[in-house]
Amino acid sequence: MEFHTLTDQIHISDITKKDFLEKWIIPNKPVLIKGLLDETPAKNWSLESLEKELGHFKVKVFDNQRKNGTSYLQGDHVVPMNHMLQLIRENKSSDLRMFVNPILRKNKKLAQEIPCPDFFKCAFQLPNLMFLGGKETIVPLHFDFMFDDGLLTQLFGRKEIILVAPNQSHLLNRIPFNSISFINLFQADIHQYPALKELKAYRITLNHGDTIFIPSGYWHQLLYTDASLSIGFRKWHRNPFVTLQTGLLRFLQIPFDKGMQLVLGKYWLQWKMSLTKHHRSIS
Ligand SMILES: O=C(O)CCC(=O)C(=O)O
Repeated sequence: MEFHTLTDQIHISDITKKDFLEKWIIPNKPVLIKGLLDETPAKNWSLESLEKELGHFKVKVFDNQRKNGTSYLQGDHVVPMNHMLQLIRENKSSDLRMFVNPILRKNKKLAQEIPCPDFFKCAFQLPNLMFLGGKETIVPLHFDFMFDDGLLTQLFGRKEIILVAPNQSHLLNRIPFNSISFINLFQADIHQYPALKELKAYRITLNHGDTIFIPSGYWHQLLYTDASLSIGFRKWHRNPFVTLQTGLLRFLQIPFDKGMQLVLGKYWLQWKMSLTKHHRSIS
């Protein structure tokens, strides 16, 4: 397994929509963007202001238990947002993490303070998403299941992200009917997963204010160096047929997978795991 540093880095003031499309979206290449936060009022956000504005909302959060691999978008517990913000205040480890949470929809004022950057806007804009977790949180290896493009901007704390291009999907033991893998690339076990010897990945540190562009279909896994909070922006795939086709496929796959899990229980997961080694497609 080889880790590379990401040499593509750019400052927000040097980006135009056309350039971004031509240099990064169409070639499907990741890039580290500096300065995005400085152009928004969110650069002045404090934990106190977030506690005041969002602390009373209840949020769905995930724990670290390995699940049956049928979904990764439904939370396992409901806690007050204050509880999660407290993790950052104390830079504390926790079993809980908030994932793809559109909580800013509940507070329009805050949402407007961190707008989707112009170069990333699209028709049918998706809401901003919040990601929050304790120190040492590990986000499972996955790719965004609608093949959308993503930006992730770091607001509090630091995290590490590993990015793997979609053409190496066959090395990653994807769980069938889902877009996740149970491999932990931060502590890769080459004996268990010998194919990883061939893997080439980027490993990038996201500091306060950094934004990473996660192109469509790119696998990513994150390790929270500190308890941290980021905002994600999403852009539909530039080819609407990809979105339509994937949407239809997921619409059929997800209930089927959940139904089989209900009927067959652990045997369904065992069967899917036995297939992972041979699961080469990335549809
Ligand atoms: O930062 C995180 O916790 C996860 C980010 C992620 O998976 C994404 O932006 O797609």
